[in-house]
Amino acid sequence: MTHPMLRLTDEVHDALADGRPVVALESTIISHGMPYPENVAMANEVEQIIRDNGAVPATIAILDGVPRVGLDADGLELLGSDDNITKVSVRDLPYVVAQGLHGATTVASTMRLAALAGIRVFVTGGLGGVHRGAEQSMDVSADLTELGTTDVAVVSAGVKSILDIGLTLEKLETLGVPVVAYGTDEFPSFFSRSSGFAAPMRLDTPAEVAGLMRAKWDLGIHGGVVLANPIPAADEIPAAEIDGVISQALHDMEGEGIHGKDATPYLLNRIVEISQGASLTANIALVRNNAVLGAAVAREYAAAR
Ligand code: PSU
Ligand code: MN
Repeated sequence: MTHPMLRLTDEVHDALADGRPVVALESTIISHGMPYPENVAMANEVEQIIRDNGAVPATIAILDGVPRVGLDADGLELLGSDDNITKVSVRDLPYVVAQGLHGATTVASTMRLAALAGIRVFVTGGLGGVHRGAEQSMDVSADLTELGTTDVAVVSAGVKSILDIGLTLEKLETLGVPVVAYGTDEFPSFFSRSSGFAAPMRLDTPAEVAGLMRAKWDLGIHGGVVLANPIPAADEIPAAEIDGVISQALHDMEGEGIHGKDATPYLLNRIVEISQGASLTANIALVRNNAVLGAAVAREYAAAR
């Protein structure tokens, strides 16, 4: 039975009813994470990659107050081009639904809606986490608390160094979230394959990842799984290069007095500007790569049930 407040596309509804693999996708990455029109092209392309790899894509967003699971091309265009799309984390969900607004969902709220729909695998670019200076600002993304409670595996390219990577890993440990690096011993840092932090766990095949998901939830341990998939070597921006860009962006943000929910979108946009588009190219490449892995994990998870 579909939750009465959700609207699924027929494609997603039928796949879930048949137990076929479905992969959730978030929409903040479209509305607030990349510039137009590259964002819309990325969103359409990633859906196609998931179909080509044997799963059904379900991009999640809120349109006119209705949580949507699966969107058509017009919906993706609206999310990418309209200026009145609210960035919706979990705390914003009731407001945007009750007020009948358009909203782009973050990792946290996408996880929550995916779980309500019965989807267990979710592909994105980067996770939110503990912001640098959080010991003063207390800015810790709700993505982390959601990972502590909601049963969805999230495929990302790790955590970028706009955040405090070490503290983010500590917080995930506290919350009981398995953090798995895919095919590597080091936790990746989004633009770079390295971060200087060892990954808490390593797995090398989609079947092993699906096995970990099943073991976690069969044991009754609620919450997510972080699957950190390093950016392909050919698309990587060396840490030394991107670190300077990130430092500049953080400096500019402080100068402009930006904080709270605007911090991450500001930094992502500023990094694209300072890197003259190089960060955007890398960002799109790593999302493609995550889509291939997420589809494979969803296939393995569905096959074993
Ligand atoms: N990191 C990215 N791209 C993104 C985001 C993070 O590289 O688009 C978005 C995701 O939607 C993530 C959100 O859930 O930012 C985190 O925002 P905050 O730090 O305000 O919780
Ligand atoms: Mn925040």
